[in-house]
Amino acid sequence: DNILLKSKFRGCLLGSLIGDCFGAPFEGDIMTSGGKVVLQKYFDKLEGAAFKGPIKTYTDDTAMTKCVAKSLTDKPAVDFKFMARLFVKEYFSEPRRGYGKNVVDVFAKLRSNKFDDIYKPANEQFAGMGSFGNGGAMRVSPLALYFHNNYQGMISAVSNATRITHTHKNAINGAVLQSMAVQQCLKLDPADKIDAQKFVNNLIEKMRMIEVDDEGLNIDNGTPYKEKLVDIQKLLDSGNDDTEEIIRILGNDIFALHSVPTAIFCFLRAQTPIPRITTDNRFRRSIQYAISLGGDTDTIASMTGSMAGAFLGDDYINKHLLRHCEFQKGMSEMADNLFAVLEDTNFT
Ligand code: F2R
Ligand code: MG
Ligand code: MG
Ligand code: MG
Repeated sequence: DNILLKSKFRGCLLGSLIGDCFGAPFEGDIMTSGGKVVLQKYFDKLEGAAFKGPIKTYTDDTAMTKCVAKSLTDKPAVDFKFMARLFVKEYFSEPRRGYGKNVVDVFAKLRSNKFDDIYKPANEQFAGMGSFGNGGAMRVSPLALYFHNNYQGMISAVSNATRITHTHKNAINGAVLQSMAVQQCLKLDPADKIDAQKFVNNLIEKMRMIEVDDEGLNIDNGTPYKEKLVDIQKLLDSGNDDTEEIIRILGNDIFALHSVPTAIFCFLRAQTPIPRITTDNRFRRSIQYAISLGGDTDTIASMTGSMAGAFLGDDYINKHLLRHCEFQKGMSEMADNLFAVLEDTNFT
C-alpha cells in the first residue's frame, strides 16, 4: 500500500544518508577487533536520547544523490543534461566533500565544454578506459525509487545517469546491480524474513541479461558481477564471519566491483544476528556491519543503508541516530517529493 511505500522511500534515502555520514569518519580504516568495539560504542552513544555531539557531515555520495533526486523532481521526464548541470553546480559550490580524485576532471570539462556532449568527458577518463569507481553506484537510490514499477526504465536511466561520470562496464553494471537490489528491497514486506539465497538468485538472473557481449564483438567480457553474487551465496551459506576473508573475496575499496556486491552481502548478512554487534535493530545492524569491514566505509555503508531502508521503511530508523546527520530533514523531504511526483502520475 501507499503508506508503506512512502515509508520505504524515506527509509531508502535516509539509509543512504546515515551510512554516508556515519561511515565517513572510518574511511580507509583497517578494522581490528578493537576498532569494532569502538564502533559498537559509537553507535550506542549516537542512539542515546541525551547525547549531544557535532553534526556528522555528509560526503560526495550524498551530494550527488541529492542532485539525482532533485533532477527527477524538477524534470520528471528525466533530463540527463539537467542532471549533469546539477552535478557540476554542486561540485563547484562545495568541492570539499571528498570526491574521487579523477571524477573532478569530468566536472571541469563539462563546465568548460558548456555541456555540449555530456558523455564525452567521462569517456576520456583513464585514457579512454573510463572510470570503474563506485561513484555511479553510490548515487542511484533515487532512480530505483522513481522507477520502482518500471524495471527496463530503471536499467536505462541508471546506465545513462552513470555514464555522465563513469563509462567503464564495471562502473555501469555495478550501478545497475545496486539499483536492482534496492528495487527488490522495495517489493519485500518488512514483516517477513528475507530468503537471502533467493534474493541473490534473482539478482543473478537479472545480471545474466546485463553481462552479455552486448557489442556483439564476440569478445568474452566475463561475468564478474555474477561471480561475486555466487561468492555472496557461498559466504552466506557457510556462515563465515571472518572479516579478512570476506574482504579478500568481495573487496571493500572504491571500485564498483569491490563494493557493490559487498554492500549487498552486508545487507543480507545483517538480517540475522552478527557476533560482536549488539543491537536488535536490523537497520542499525546493516550499517554498523558495513562500517565494520573498513575500507570505503561511507560508500559501502550508504549503499547497504539504502537497501536496509528500502526494505524496512523509515519507522525502523532510530530517531536519535538520525538527528546527528546533516541534511536529515531535507533528505526526508526529497523522498516525499519524489513520492509526490509519482502520486501525481498515479504511479505509471
Ligand atoms: N574519494 C573518496 N575517498 C578518498 C579515498 C581515496 C584515498 N584515501 C586517497 O587518498 O586517494 N571517496 C569518494 O570516492 C569514491 C567514488 O569515486 P568516483 O566518483 O568513482 O571517482 P573516480 O575518480 O572516477 O574513481 C575513483 C578512483 O578509482 C580509481 N580508478 C577508477 N577507474 C580507474 C581506471 N580505469 N584505472 C585505474 N584506476 C581507476 C582511481 O584511483 C580513481 O581516483 C567513493 O568512495 C566516494 O566516497
Ligand atoms: Mg564519499
Ligand atoms: Mg566512499
Ligand atoms: Mg511512518
